[in-house]
Amino acid sequence: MNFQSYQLDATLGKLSNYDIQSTSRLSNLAGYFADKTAVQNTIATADPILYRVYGTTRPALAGDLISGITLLNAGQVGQEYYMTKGHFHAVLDTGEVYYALRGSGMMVLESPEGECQAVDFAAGTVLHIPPRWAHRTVNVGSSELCFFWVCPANAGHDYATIIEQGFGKLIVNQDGIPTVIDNPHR
Ligand code: PAN
Ligand code: ZN
Repeated sequence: MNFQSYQLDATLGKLSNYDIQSTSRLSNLAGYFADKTAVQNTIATADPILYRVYGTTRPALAGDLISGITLLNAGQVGQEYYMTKGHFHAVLDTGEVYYALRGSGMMVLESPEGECQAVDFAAGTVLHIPPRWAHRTVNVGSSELCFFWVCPANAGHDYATIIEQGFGKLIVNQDGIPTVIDNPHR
């Protein structure tokens, strides 16, 4: 048996080896932020990297697991903080564990029935995401938010509902304070 392993450097936010890697820029998330004018103005001059993901793949078997890290930069688009797209798992009945290694964040979680909650997700927090709940990570700090994640190898991503409807709650900077507001476009 060839057991898979890698070294995770939490300080640098690096994996010694990985076979999936993705970079998401603001242009890739244009439809996800509420302030479309801010999106267009920012993209016109630069197209900042919002986050990078590194991880390992496995055959998409229900009993197996995959893991990796996400590095989410600090910044804002209008009043909204930099965030991930957020997704349901394509296999809805699969959960996930997130472990915040560095930085200061929040998670927005939403059930298919439309119940939406925002919870703190700062360095040291291990968050259990139950099956069926869509999840988005938001960086409410001034430095990179780095977290480790583990999920079933067959979970997959379903972004369609989020791009159509967004989440029920947004995290915005109001007078320097991360504030949870209802999504005005829902
Ligand atoms: C994570 C996320 C990762 C990027 O690996 O996929 O943080 O977020 P988006 O996929 O929403 O852009 C995960 O939750 N995997 O299931
Ligand atoms: Zn997930």
